[in-house]
Amino acid sequence: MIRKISIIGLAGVAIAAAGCGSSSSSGTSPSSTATVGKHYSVTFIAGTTGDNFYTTLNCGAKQEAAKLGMTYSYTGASTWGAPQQIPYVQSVTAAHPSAVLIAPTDVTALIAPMQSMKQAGIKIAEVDTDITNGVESGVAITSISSNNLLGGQEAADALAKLINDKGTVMVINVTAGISTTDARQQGFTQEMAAKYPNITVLPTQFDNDSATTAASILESTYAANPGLNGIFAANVLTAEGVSTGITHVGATGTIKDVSFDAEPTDIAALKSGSIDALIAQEPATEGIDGVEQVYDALTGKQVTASIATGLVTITAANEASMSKYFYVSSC
Ligand code: T6T
Repeated sequence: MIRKISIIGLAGVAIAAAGCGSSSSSGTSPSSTATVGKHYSVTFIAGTTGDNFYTTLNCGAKQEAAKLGMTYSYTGASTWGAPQQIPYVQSVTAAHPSAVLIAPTDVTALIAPMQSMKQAGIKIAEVDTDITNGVESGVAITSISSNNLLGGQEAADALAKLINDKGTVMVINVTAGISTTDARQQGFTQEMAAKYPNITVLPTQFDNDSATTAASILESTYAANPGLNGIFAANVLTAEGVSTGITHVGATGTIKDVSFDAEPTDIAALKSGSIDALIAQEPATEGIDGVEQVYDALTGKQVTASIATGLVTITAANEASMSKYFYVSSC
């Protein structure tokens, strides 16, 4: 793990947390049962609970909260988007846990709801995604994420190698305004432009985090560009759809596929050959670090303002030795 340390300085004297203990359930607002004394509570608000990247992050956070004696709950919308996520932010603010881990679904739309949460006295750790200037503005105490620009560059290098540095490729992404997937797309297109003059990059298309839409984008693009050689799928559900689409059009092995993340269906597709390489993150570590940082803030210890977790490239050649990077579908 690469730690970029910029110390915010000691948090104030930790005050007794009036937080909430609540059932850990995805897709429902947590109940609010007050806890008193030095017992702290933390809630993780996922980008979407229908995604095993966040399932794995949840498992790490839950494990660390238990280790630190914190009450833990997990919640979030079952589909991606600020309109879906904001009601969960508001109900968690009302439940008033001592701290929150959150993966904001939009760099702008979540600013005001997170400001309200901060003003309620809740310590906030951004995990995976962030809002614009979340830490710099003081809304969040820390931001913990992969180096997504580097991840996009690594995806470009892996895809270029698969197509012998020549041909036509494209990015299928989620939607603009997501800090992580925007950075991946930027890293990919910058790397292609800088290092691979014989590779044409088609305009990026967006699936709004729908595997079905990703599959139909792949199929329509291939019909319009029969010489398509490669795809970069920028997240879990996009990868799932691209893999399905490649299989549907009978282009397994013809269209090379590099995808972000390493959830169980991605690993199965890697083994079957419909995905050629995965850029895997460390979501469990993000969850562990996030809980650790809010606990440090609550107990008056120094906080690390920015933490970059690791990335690895998984292929059929090294897959057997990379199982520790596979995401999980339950804890
Ligand atoms: O790729 C991850 C996450 O890093 C990104 O911010 C949103 O999509 C995922 O959750 C995977 O679907």
